[in-house]
Amino acid sequence: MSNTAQSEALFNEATTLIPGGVNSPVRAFRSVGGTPRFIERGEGPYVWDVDGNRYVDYVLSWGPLTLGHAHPAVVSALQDAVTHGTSYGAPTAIESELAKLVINTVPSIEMVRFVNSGTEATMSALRLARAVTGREKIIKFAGCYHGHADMLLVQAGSGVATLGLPDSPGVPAATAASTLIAPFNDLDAVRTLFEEHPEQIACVITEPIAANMGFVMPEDGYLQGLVDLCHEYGALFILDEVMTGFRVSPGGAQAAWNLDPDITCLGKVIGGGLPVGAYAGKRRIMEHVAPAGSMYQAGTLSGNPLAMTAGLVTIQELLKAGVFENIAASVEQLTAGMRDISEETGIALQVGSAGSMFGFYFLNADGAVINDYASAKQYADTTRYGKFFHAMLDRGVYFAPSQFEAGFMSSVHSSDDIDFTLQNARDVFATL
Ligand code: KE4
Repeated sequence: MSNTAQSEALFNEATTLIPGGVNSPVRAFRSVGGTPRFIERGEGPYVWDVDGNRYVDYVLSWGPLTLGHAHPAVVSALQDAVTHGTSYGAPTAIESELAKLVINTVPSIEMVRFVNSGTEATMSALRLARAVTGREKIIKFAGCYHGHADMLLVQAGSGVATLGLPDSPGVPAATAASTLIAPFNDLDAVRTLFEEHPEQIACVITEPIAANMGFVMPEDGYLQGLVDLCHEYGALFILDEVMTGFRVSPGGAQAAWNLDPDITCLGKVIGGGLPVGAYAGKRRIMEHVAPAGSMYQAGTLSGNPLAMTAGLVTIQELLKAGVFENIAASVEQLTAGMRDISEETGIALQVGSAGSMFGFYFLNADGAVINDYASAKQYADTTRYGKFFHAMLDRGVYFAPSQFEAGFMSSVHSSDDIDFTLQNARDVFATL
């Protein structure tokens, strides 16, 4: 059991100052219990908490840190940029630099608008879809999470699922009524909604991988089926790649799986750990956005030069020869090892991965398959996951503090770090 005295003291104080002691609910360890570790610093694949405990980090700020913590290229670029100021509220060349890089890397994107978070990106994308189509309803999927905008907090995943909240109080009934819900991986349910609400549905929004209910891959043909249904019924297809962008492949899931969304949402990696989100897509759609068009969206710190710097350098490094492939190989090493341990111990796991991200469920029934939110809630053994999580934390390995979250790899996790993780996992499985 690692010493957590300082984290406990800081957490006790924080809970008197900040709701739940955290600035984002999933950090509070509510579903796994115990004291959240207050992090003092990160370097490479590691973070150290305020009690001096070191962890191999597979949370990586929930995805952004594809180069690990305090990457020298990012640090030196930020150190230089900050000497010129922090924000101007005026256009800068670096915003176009990052826009060009995103456009050249993500196949469907012709224009991009930067915002400050994934939530802003998806919220704006939905407004854009409604503006372009003149329709009001949206379709999202149970257990998928797209940030905390009102119309998206209906049967959402991530922290909402982690906390077992059916929905969120404070979302007006009229708003929630415009959000239609279908199960992930169920094309028939989506067609039924289009038939029941003719000419009313502006868009379908989905994560390509349902990675806010754990890690659920799309079934063959499912995502393209959604694109086809949208276009058959005159709606737009919004692919939320806030998490999968630059992670499933350098061009995101859409590049890996040859998808052509009308609008793409991005975040996390494109900020390199600083606050950046983006919504982007076809020029004919994006030109509805003010001041080019009349769909209004704005932000004091949108395109912030420091955030643009961190995002630009991160993606430039990621696109260097062999870097992404090495991260994907590390994911393969970890997930293959987890499958081996499951085989050896007879403890049922469902392990998934795509590029530089992964996830695994402890299953409460042999042979169970998790392919949507209902099966995730039915078959995920969250109690066993909580025991695994804490045992690994005590051994210096930091996985997501929730069974309903994904895991992330960086370019600086070494083979030894992964062997260390697997050796400890093997020892922990023997105690579960
Ligand atoms: P942010 O507003 O948190 O930057 O992005 C919202 C968002 C949108 N779309 C997807 C697919 C996302 O995964 C997210 C946010 N992801 C969660 C982790 N699953 C953020 C962690 C947190 O809430 O603290």
